Amino acid sequence: MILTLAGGVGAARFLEGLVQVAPVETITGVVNTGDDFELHGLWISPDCDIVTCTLAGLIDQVQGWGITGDSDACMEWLGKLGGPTWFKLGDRDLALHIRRTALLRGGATLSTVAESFRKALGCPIRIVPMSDDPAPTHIVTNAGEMHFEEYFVQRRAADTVLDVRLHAAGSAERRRGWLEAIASAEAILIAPSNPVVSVGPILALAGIRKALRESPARVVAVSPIVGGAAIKGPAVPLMRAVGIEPSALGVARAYSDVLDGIVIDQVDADLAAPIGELGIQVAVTDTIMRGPAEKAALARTALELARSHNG
Ligand code: FO1
Repeated sequence: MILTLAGGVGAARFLEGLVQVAPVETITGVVNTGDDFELHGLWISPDCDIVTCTLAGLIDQVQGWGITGDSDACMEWLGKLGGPTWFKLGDRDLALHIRRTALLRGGATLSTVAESFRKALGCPIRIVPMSDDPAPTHIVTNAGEMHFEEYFVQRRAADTVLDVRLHAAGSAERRRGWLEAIASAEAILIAPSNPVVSVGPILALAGIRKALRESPARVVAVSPIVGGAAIKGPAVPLMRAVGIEPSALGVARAYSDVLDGIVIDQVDADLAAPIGELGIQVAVTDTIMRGPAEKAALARTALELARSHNG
């Protein structure tokens, strides 16, 4: 089984490549829930929904989030009634959060909700939230500490980031489901997601880094940083705030205690040597996922690096 640690948009696009080069029944996406938050009295799981809807072919391709062709009648009326409209939720998107909130109130877990949603929507791979316990990611800024989505969406990432606080709660046994998967995986891939607020929360969960180090499977990451910049999102200011150099080398260092290999972009070929000195194998390729063929090629490169030396 291939375990992929995933954030949002970048991870979803990488998984669109992986499903082309490996049998879908062998792929499990472990998804960040640090972005999850409550709004309108509803529990919203942005990254789980982004990955599920992308792989179900339902995502808004331009934004990378939300449902394609969705309407916003409810959001319009929520505004009319004085509700918050800074987080754009389409009418079909809202159905996900209404249903999730009802199921959670009825005693379901985020994991059982994610599994029922991905089946109902036609996502071909298993989607496992990184934890069934709340694990909010907060950003400490010059304007105070706030939830990631408030920082990133409501305040448009305008504040100066001073620190990142991962409030991952809950005990390790709640993650037994995918902790065991780490021990039995054939390959473990870290998708090209934000190393601080998407992959970081997953690696920060109790016992995960140790389990990854002890796993017989090789762990291979795809750098989300190309030429010192992020393809999408606020990775660079967040990396700087927590002392990670915003480069493929910085990413390799941040994951180095669990990493066997990393795929970096050809523009960063000069970083292959210093990364190699960390004892991490490097594959240099075109990592820009322009279309389906590039996504498949990138996923194949990562998988081959993970399978090399596996006998
Ligand atoms: N990102 C935005 O920048 N603006 C939005 O209004 C917005 C709405 C939204 C609704 C549902 C959803 O699943 C994701 C949404 N996102 C929005 C994306 C989200 O803020 C982040 O991109 C992810 O949490 C980071 O991976």
